[in-house]
Amino acid sequence: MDIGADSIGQHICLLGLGYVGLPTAAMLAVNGFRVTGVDLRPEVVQAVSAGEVPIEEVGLNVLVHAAVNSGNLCAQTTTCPADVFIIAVPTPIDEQHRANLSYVESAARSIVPHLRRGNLVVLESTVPPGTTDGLLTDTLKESGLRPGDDLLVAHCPERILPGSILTELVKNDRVVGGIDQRSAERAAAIYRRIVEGQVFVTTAVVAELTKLVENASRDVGIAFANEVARISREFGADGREVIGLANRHPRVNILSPGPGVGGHCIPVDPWFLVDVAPRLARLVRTAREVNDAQPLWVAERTIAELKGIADPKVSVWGVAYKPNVDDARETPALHVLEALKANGVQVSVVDFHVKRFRYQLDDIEASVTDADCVLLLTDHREFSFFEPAAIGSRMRTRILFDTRSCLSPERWESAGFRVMTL
Ligand code: SAJ
Repeated sequence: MDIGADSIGQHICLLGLGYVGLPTAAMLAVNGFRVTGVDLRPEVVQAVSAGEVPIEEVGLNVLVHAAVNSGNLCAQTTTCPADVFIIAVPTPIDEQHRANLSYVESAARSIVPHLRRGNLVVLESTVPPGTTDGLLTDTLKESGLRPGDDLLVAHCPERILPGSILTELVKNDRVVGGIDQRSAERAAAIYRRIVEGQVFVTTAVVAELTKLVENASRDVGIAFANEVARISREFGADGREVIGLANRHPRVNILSPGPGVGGHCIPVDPWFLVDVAPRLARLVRTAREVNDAQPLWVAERTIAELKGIADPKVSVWGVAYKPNVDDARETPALHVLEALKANGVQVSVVDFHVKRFRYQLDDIEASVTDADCVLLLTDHREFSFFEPAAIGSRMRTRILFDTRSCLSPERWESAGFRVMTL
């Protein structure tokens, strides 16, 4: 069977029900596709089958509930025959900062026994250039079918921002790259059913590079902001004030400094470019190094501020990699904590969103009691609700290091705090 434009409403098997796969599966289902979501984790399959959402994301529970109730979305742990296969599995990096494509490979291999002539396979996972028309097509060939002739194969990198996933899934433009024009057009026809933005058709390698360049561009931008913060600090100036004023220039738009770059995308994807073009991707590599060094700089400044205090204790506010999400993957907070602990600083962590973390999560009262410093690493909205005087009354020393500049320095200073910013 051929996946023509008139038959795209058929069955999609989507592999990987994570931050990208689950919203995509639900969105396809509520738009009329019959979707089987596949995940190796039984607890995820169980939750989705019950119309529940294992991650914190605005509106996602309503969407998944609607998709499951419509009868168009079901979940299971094994791959099944379908008209279209979409792969949305993780692509982490290894110790040498090289792409680990084993999840993509095993997802593709699980599809092989079910492939039929005319099937379309779409890769959404972020990958190094040459993976779609390389590792993916090579694996699919194990079915005896020929990509291009018997199978359609395309790459459509995801672009959604955790915290605004549903809006971005619908509103953002998409780039669809095929191993040939027919593959790209057929994949684009599917995305046009769920996306309000434009869907651009190109080659697989251009789509792969586009995705990597997007995230590398953000990483370079953040690295510049972090560097400005450090240079400004050398002169006793606040980097955010410098950036805010520089941004009043009509052609300057600098991002915000922070305690480092976290998440499963921005600290990972630029390395794919460094890996494939080590002599060319110099700026990309340097940006990664600058951003990776930022947590240590934050820890060192905290330790310097605690000098002279016996057995210092720090109350760490927020370990999620960004505000108002429950995601602590690749969080810079982990490196800050490890550096503090390695220097004999007692730490107590508070986070109202993250449910599981490497270190114990405490309640706010226990965390600030007898603490010498509040170190704010993630600007979760709840932190601005606290009364500085009430927090200070439980602390031993009143220091606030607000690495996100999200709290009012005047309020905290008037409660007797010494306030530090980046
Ligand atoms: N950060 C700063 N300063 C800033 C902006 C961000 O320090 O000015 C930090 C954040 O605190 C966080 C990290 O960078 O630790 C990354 O956060 P983010 O909000 O920039 O990006 P992600 O990782 O949540 O999502 C990115 C997005 N990519 C781009 O904006 C180019 C998203 O569109 C992608 O879909 C996603 O990566 C992905 O999955 O690739």
